[in-house]
Amino acid sequence: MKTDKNICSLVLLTFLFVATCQGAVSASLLWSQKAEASCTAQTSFQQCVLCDLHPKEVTLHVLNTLIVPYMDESLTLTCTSQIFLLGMMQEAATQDTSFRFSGTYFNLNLGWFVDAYNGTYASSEDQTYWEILDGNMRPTPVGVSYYQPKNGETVTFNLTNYS
Ligand code: B12
Repeated sequence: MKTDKNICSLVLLTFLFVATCQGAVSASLLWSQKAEASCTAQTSFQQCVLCDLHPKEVTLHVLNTLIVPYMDESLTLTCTSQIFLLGMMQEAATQDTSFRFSGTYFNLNLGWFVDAYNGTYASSEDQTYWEILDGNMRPTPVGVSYYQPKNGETVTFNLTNYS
């Protein structure tokens, strides 16, 4: 009699365990299917999930009103999963071969300093540099390796003077 009760409890526990696992698996499948659907659709950024770990829409704007050839070009990543600006720049360069940049690596604290966009180099002789501006046109507090653009943000690379 006691053994029967034990067997019954064991069967019930196993059933509950399997049901819970299945629930978790189907919930995570549902989540990943949703994320994939919003990405493959490549629709407006409202459909991207508003979280750093989820796909975002970010626009990269290259602006040079200082030296010839002048530039005012934008490229929008409609569904990027990159967290840091540098990753987004790499993704943009992969998507669009007219978007190009080169830089100098400093160290782990500072990361990469960007020297050129689309073949136009800043120079210390002319005292110019490619300033990085956030969505409010304010200089970012860190460089491309550590800046984390938000969903819907436009980041501007602006060739400017320092003195
Ligand atoms: C001068 C200076 C500049 C000058 C450097 C050129 C020059 N010849 O003067 C200019 C104006 C170009 C500059 C630009 C930027 N800078 Co600056 N800069 C400084 C400053 C005030 C002094 C650096 C220095 O001369 N050190 C002394 C020399 C002997 O050491 P060094 O290692 O050779 O210095 C070089 C590097 O610091 C490098 N450098 C300067 N800034 C930056 C930024 C990044 C991300 C990298 C990788 C390298 C780098 O240029 C220096 C000269 O070659 C520091 C603040 C400080 N007190 O350190 C901020 C500082 C290094 N810069 C900073 C930032 C954020 C930037 C920008 C990203 C700002 C922006 N939003 O556009 C840009 C870089 C954009 C790009 N194209 O990648 C931050 C970095 C913070 C961080 N932890 O990442 C600092 C610490 C200022 C701060 N906010 O506190 N910068």
